Amino acid sequence: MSIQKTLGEFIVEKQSDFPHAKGELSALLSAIKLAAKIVNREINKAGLVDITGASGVENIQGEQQQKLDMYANEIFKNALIARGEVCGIASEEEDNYVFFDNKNSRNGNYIVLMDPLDGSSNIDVNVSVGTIFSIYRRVSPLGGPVNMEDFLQVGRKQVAAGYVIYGSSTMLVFTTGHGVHGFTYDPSIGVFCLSHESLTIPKTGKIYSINEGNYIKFPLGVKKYLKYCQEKDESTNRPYTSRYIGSLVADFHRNLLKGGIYIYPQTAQAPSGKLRLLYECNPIAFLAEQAGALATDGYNPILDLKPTELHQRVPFFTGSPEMMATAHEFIAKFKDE
Ligand code: AHM
Ligand code: MG
Repeated sequence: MSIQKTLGEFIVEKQSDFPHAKGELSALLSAIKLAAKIVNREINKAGLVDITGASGVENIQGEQQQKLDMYANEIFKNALIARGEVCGIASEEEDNYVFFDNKNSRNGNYIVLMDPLDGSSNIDVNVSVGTIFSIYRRVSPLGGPVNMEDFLQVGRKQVAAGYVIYGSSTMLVFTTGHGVHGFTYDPSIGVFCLSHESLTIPKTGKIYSINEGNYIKFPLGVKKYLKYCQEKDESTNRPYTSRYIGSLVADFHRNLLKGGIYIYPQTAQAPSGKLRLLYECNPIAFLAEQAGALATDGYNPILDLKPTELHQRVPFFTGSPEMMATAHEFIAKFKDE
């Protein structure tokens, strides 16, 4: 029986791929790995124990009962504080960024932005959810507090990014700018094993993923592109097939493996769309580009957008390059109508 390489071994082996390699980024990824295992354990118990309820409720010991996304936030935060490489975080679950004001962390070189449990409304119905993370070098002086500039860096400056998908199996997929690698969790030994080395997205595919319930609100270019996806044309393998889970990580992961396009566009009511630039779109865009996919707001690469706010939203289009090119043509053609 062959023994697969573990995530820990892979990180040690690829140490030189990490910018400013001093083992810090490896330690940081180990913290994420540990937190992912704990969150995975809790998610697997959803339905058995009361971890899906709303926060604000006290349990019998008089403790606050936490929703699983709050719980995941605490687990990731605590795992990152414990190591000292990270001086601060921003999270979907925190209104403001958090400075890790202790002796060790103050000298940490990295900041992390995360969505600790994306798609958490899917937990109650046993559907895949994910954790998304984005890692930057700090720009504020070492030893002092972090500031907003640390967190509003352009996506191109990410040094690593990834996601954990808690699905039919649990996987951790990440990039440090040297390809995209996927590790599947083996719960029997408690280890992530290399299962998908150097992932690349097919140049084209048959899947389009969008919440079509919002069709009436979509920009005309998106509506026309959807009709194009549904038309019959043998030369381009159409009609395509529609797949939408409602968990960005799971929808992206499937399209990455099979080829496809994911769209969460702007609407008249929500001119910036729904998804968050800093901890949802930027990390997914970094992975996408590393895997040969494209990720844009319909016009410009996500990774080139200059963030202005921590919880900023952005229209999001990502997927196989040939499908993205066609979607862009439709958007440009029907821009002003
Ligand atoms: P969340 O961060 O509140 O979980 O919202 C993000 C999620 C994404 O995972 C998913 O792609 C999208 O929201 C689904 O939104 P909708 O239900 O509007 O289709
Ligand atoms: Mg989210």
